[in-house]
Amino acid sequence: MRKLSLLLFLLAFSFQLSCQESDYKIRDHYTKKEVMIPMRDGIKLHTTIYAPKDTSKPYPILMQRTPYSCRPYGADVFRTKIGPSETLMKEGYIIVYQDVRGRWNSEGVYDNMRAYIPEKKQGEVDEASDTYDTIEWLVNNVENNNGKVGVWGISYPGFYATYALLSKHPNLVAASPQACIGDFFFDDFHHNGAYLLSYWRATAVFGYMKDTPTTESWYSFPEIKTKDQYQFFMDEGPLSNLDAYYKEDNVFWQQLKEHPNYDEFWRSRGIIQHLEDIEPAVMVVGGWFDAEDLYGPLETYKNIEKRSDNYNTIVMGPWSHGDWARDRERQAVGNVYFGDSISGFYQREIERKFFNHYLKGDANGDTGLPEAYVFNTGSNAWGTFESWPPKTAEKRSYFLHHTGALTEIAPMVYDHKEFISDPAKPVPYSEDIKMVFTPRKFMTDDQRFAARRPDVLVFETEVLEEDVTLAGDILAKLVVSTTGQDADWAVKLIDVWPGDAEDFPETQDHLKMSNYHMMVRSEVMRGRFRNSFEKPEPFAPNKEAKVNIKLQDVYHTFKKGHKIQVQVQSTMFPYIDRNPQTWVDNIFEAEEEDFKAQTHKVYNNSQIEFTILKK
Ligand code: PG9
Repeated sequence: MRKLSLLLFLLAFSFQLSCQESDYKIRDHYTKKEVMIPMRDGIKLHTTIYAPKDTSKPYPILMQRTPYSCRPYGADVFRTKIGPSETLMKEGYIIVYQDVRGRWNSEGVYDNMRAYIPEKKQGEVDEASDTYDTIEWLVNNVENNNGKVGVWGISYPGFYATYALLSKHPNLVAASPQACIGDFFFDDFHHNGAYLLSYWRATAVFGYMKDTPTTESWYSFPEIKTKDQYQFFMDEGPLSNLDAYYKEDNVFWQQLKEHPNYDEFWRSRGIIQHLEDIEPAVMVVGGWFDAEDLYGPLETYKNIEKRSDNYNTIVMGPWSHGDWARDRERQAVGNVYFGDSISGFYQREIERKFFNHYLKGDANGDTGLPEAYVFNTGSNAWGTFESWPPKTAEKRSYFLHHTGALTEIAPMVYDHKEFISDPAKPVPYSEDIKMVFTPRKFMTDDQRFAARRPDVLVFETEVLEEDVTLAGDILAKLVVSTTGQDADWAVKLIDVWPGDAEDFPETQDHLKMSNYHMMVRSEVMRGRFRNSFEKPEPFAPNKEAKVNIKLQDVYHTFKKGHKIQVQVQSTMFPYIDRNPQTWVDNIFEAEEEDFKAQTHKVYNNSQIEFTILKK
């Protein structure tokens, strides 16, 4: 019944929305032009320019550089929506989209997260020089522009928005990197060195290179005859068997296999290291439940804050990847509902104010926006702070007792919990049967299915007698041992809801929100990288070792009557690939016989350090 009412509601709402949308046709308000802009090395980049028909006043330029295409191509075929939001589209901006070098209708050779070259020699180019050359052309050739340029983008386009800051073009005055990739060894394709098998299909999009400009897709996805991703990858076995789907011509698949460690290939492509002396105004945006890029936006904001003195702010909402750009009335992630019109509020009251202030000169003085506009995913309310994490937050550590207690009181005896981790029967990362392009929903999923497995360790507080608000990052400091020589360690932070919690229309039929174990944050560490991402080390069998795992920031109130729970496990399949748990130099080359069940121990001097808002 619940699903039917939600369906009817959504149908009615989308009909109303489509009526609104049909009232506003872009071609009635904008012209469209397509140009090939020459870069300093002669390569030309396809650039689409939507300009307001009203030429009674000059407009700023808002640009997105993307590997996902400027589609639709053709001067007489218009997008249904342009710009960061409908609000800004209707306010009037010159909206520009550009196919980055080597993608779609642009010339040149593509390079995933092309390395920035700080001191470019003659003839050397990167995404910063391409951005500079593009802005220079636009401000000198696009009629009726007011000389001010902003950039924005979500996900990979968010990476190019961050990269634009390194162009140092004087007309670039504002940037909003959103869900921006920071580093492919910690975002998207890997988490702390563990390969995200759940990203495998996406390798098709970025792995095949094209040699001429094209307006048609040149890559294809592997043909998979099942929707059961867990079973598919179990049946395929070791990663090397996946070469049957991605052959030598998939450049990125080869690169993933050839660079299992954090070597120069990955390090040179990370953008975070270059974020210093940034001048344009920056508003970083991200989703607390973004399964693709969470490291990127948080590290982009924190590093600019640390090493520049420009206007630099952060917005983090109860969103999965890119939700904030959609104008869904009810904001939910998976089974959990957070409130109404949250994305609409962001678009109208936050993003619009930022761009209008810096690009149109609205609201002289400052934007009136806080340094940190963050949504509390436990109390379901926006919070504003003068810094992120808040200065009023403190570090407090909880012990992972051998009894299963999670408490600030240290155990009186030295003991441990143990489990058998068997790669032949890995812990699913989600109960759902699905085949995904990239992971998404699991970030708030119910974790009872895992809590009830013998190979998942559970630690939890007593029922809380008062609210506890976490505001900042989390550090799991595990003391472990294994009978093997390698292991992955996954830590999950869970909000255990009380028995009287009510269901939402979004709650899956087989679930109840009563006693819901809501995932708030998870992170994995490939154990071989515990001391160094560059130099992996085996574990000495049965010898205790320290494994520190930084879980990305949260802003979440665990309400009175709830419990804080931590789960520890060594597989999250097929979110991440299986660790053989014996030593192989490169897991992409592991053989079937390398995969062995091992006994893992977690000692009770293990702790988890929270950043807790003082009362
Ligand atoms: N997170 C998005 C993505 C990157 C690479 C492959 C698949 C998805 C994005 O950054 O666009």
